[in-house]
Amino acid sequence: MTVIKTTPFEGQKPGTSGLRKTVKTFTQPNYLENFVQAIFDCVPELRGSLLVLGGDGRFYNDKAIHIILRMAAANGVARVLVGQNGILSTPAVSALIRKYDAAGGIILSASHNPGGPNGDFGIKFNSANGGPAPESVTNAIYARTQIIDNYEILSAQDVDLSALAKTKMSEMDIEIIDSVRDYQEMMEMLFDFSAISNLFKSGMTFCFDAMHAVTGPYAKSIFGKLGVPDTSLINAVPLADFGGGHPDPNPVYAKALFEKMFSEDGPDFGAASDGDGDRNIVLGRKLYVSPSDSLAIIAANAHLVPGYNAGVKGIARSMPTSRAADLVAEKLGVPYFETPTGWKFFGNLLDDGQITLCGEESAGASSDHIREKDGLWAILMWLNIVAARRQSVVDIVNAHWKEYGRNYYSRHDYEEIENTKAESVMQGLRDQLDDLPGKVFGAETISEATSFTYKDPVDGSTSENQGLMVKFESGSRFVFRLSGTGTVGATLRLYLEKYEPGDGKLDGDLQETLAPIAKIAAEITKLNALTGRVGPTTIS
Ligand code: VG1
Ligand code: CO
Repeated sequence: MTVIKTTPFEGQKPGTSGLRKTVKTFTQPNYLENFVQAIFDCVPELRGSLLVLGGDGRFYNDKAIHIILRMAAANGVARVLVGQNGILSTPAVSALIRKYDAAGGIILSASHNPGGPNGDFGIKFNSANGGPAPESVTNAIYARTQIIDNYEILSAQDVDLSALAKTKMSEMDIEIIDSVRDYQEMMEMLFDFSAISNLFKSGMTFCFDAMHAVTGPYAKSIFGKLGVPDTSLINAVPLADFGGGHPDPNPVYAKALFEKMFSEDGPDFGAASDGDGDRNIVLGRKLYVSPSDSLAIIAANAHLVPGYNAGVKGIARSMPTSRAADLVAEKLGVPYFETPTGWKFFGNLLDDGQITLCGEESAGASSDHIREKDGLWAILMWLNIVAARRQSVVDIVNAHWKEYGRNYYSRHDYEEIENTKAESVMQGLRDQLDDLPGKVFGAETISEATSFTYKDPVDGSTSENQGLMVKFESGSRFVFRLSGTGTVGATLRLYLEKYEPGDGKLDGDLQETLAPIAKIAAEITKLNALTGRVGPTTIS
């Protein structure tokens, strides 16, 4: 074992979902090592325990795994489960931590960010409950990176990651495991696989886009078992650079899928997942199901799915996510919660048994089966609901809107703007919050304007500055927040929502319907002048 002297790097503060930086930043000598040592220093339970390790297969995944294994051995970890070829999706890591009582897991992923030598890399630490480390832990890790002066590493040969085998590195046991098996077993317990395969037997057409990211092998195995032909799975081979795209399932980056689904003879059911397999989108014929609606529809129909036939205890959603899920919770008579953006904020509610389902507008949904969002789970949930209701995706969405009303919803992203410009938009709005209530803009009157602070109902911890929210008397609202996952400049997110009751106009054009709210948001914040942009970079 060697103790290597090092000096701190600036900026190793985990964001919404782990530490994300360019590959160039991560591959500087000692950069990854410092952060990993900080994890071992702040989570002493890892010594003598089990660690789960894997990633989304992006460039530098394998090299990082070899480094982390040598550091784990030097830091006294007893045993490591590593996904074959270094591949494990984020939900699979969460499932493995829980199933095998690991003290934690390390996931190498920058999720939807582009990969390759000129792309991004990332590292996330998940705790013993299987969920993203809470802020108390990520703050401690960050504090440690600021004063770190050495790290421990073993000199050892690289382990063969390709063969399913058990081996040893000094005292530490290493097991290379099937990336898919345990996860798939869990899915087979939760869902009615025979009902879903009957859907395909009866001729339902399907297309799943793995975006050359981690879900390829999971999709081949799980959908294969359900009788889906390989030709219905596109971009299903994980590539280190995701084929040059962003593995972000939205209309811009999942273009091939959207084109298929909006064509004249497109499939009945479409879906995609992101870089690390924790997010999902679902589409029907010529219909993209808004992720906020998806959460609500899953909640309203969960009782039809074997794993959830006992019903839903409660529902949580991130603050910018639309209120559609709240309406379902109200009807079910169960509690609902509004948390800050980022999956770590759902952990306590799930552990405490207060909620069964949770989700985010950014295409993340999951349940208490693990402590991460879960892309394939959400798609299987939809397939099971389609099978149980014997209705198409389109019919299910329309019926839902009729019953609950429609929360028209869209997110406008202003990407890669200068940090100072993004901050000036936020500060400008923050300064006006107290004066906005009562002001009239066209048909809308502002009822409330606040900076979102979350008080965790389980441990009482508070998280401030989680986004600026402006609500109107009509029930519409907009939210501004700065992204915590980007690596270049700042990304300003504008979230728009307008509610239309079930007997109102449910088939309006989404962007047209939201345009008046977007206009007010831009006017109040002087958005275009301050950012120097005429409009958003990405609309989802
Ligand atoms: C984004 C999403 C957020 C999600 C996060 C991580 O964060 O908005 O809802 O939890 O990505 O998802 P931000 O801070 O950029 O808005 V993933 O799939 O990248 O692990
Ligand atoms: Co992800």
